[in-house]
Amino acid sequence: MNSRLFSAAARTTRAFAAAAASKSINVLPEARSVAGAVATSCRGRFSSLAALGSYGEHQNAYRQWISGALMLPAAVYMLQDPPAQAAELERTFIAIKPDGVQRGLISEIVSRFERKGYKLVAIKLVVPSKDFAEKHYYDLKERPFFNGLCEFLSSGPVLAMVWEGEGVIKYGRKLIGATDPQKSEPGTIRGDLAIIVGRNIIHGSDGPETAKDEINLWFKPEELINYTHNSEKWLYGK
Ligand code: IDP
Ligand code: MG
Repeated sequence: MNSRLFSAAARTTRAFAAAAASKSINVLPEARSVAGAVATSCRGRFSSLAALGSYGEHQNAYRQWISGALMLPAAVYMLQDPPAQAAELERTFIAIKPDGVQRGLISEIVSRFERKGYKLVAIKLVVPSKDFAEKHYYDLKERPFFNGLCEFLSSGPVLAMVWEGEGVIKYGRKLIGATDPQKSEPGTIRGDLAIIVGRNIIHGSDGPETAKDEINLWFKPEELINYTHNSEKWLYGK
């Protein structure tokens, strides 16, 4: 019975130490060395245990061993980084292009994202260079309108933003509407506020990878603000 327990505890400790060492679990370096040290000392106790003759000695060694094995996860848990304030939700890059800014549509567009419940985590007004615009629209470099598009994006102020919320990448595109405003549904930003494809006032990331790349292109990490919004518990029910 005890030997079964020993082997199970030994297995758990070894697995834990291996996971800590391989960084497959999130522990601080100090915790990793604690895990290693306890695992080594457990190994020592385990082998000396095999040599024990009397039941009393056996029990004492077992108690010692098991308390080491049980204290290990507790010690490592205490050394872990404190849990983040809240799990980071999905983020997307949204930009109001120069036509949207010039037509005075900033507050209209921002309010649609805000009223939906998404959280603004970064915002700035910038005039991108043509080079920068070409980087942003890199995927479209073979399209005939690429040059005109990049000239236009770099022709004046663009309001660059990062919005956060559950499903914000996909639903943000719904709020924006189809690329060609003639095909965008009424009720969408482009459907309600634009007429032609070359002046469709807003950009939104089209998927998780693009969102990550575009956020990194337009913002430095320190420009993204992590905070808990008061409305979150009402929006998500937690
Ligand atoms: P999206 O903005 O809806 O993601 P994309 O196909 O990625 O659409 O195109 C990027 C931008 O290029 C569009 O928002 C629009 O401003 C411009 N664009 C797309 N198609 C055309 C076109 O056929 N003529 C002129 N401009 C276009
Ligand atoms: Mg696109």
